[in-house]
Amino acid sequence: MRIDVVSIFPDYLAPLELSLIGKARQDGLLELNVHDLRDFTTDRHRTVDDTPYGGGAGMVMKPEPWAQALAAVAADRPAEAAKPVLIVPSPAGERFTQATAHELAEEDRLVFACGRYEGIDERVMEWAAGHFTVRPVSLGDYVLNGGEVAVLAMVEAIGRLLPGVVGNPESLVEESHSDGLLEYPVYTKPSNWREREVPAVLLSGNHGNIAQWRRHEQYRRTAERRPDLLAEFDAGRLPRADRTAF
Ligand code: 6GU
Repeated sequence: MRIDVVSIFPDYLAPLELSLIGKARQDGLLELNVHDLRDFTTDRHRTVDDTPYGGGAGMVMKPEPWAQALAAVAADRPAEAAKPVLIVPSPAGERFTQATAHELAEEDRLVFACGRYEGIDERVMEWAAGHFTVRPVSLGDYVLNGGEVAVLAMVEAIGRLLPGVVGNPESLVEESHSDGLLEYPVYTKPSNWREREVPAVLLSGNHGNIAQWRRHEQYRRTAERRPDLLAEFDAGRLPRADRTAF
């Protein structure tokens, strides 16, 4: 997969050189290019923002630097290739979930457009639809100062789903949101730590009982912390043996 990120703070994306994603880049599993939006301005001050039509607080990102940057990124591909997906991080976007991460992990090319201030002139998204599949995406119902931190989160969520990035693919199966429930609690040695015992079933060696206990804990945790997820969870989809846990 190839990912391009356009931002006025390219240094914000430096953590993508670290850890799992950094390793994936070194191993050639992921190509990631970060572009400075200001390199696509033409005035002496490298201006990227202006006051909003209609009035109001804050500044709006000017359309022309964005069109120049996105056109340059879009042009850099074979003529027969499919349109890349343009992800526009915004609290006004559709919600980014594990399902979104899986969908986007199937794409050949992703481009992230990091807005700042009050956002990007809306006409950029209309124009970009001619070159990209445009998806405004939100991490959740709170406001960040710009798209960069959201891109760090999304690239990590997507990148770890690419083949070969996570060493043991089994670890992707039993994690939160992989099956609609939160993950079960985990423990390691010692079995007694500061007077606290690891649940006995985990030391029993009975894999059927362990699986059932973990299912039950997933359910209990989800009910307590995320009743909204539980409402969507359809226990009827589970194999009969797992349903007895509830
Ligand atoms: Cl994706 N971007 C911004 N700027 N703020 C957010 C967000 C994204 N998700 C939640 N808040």
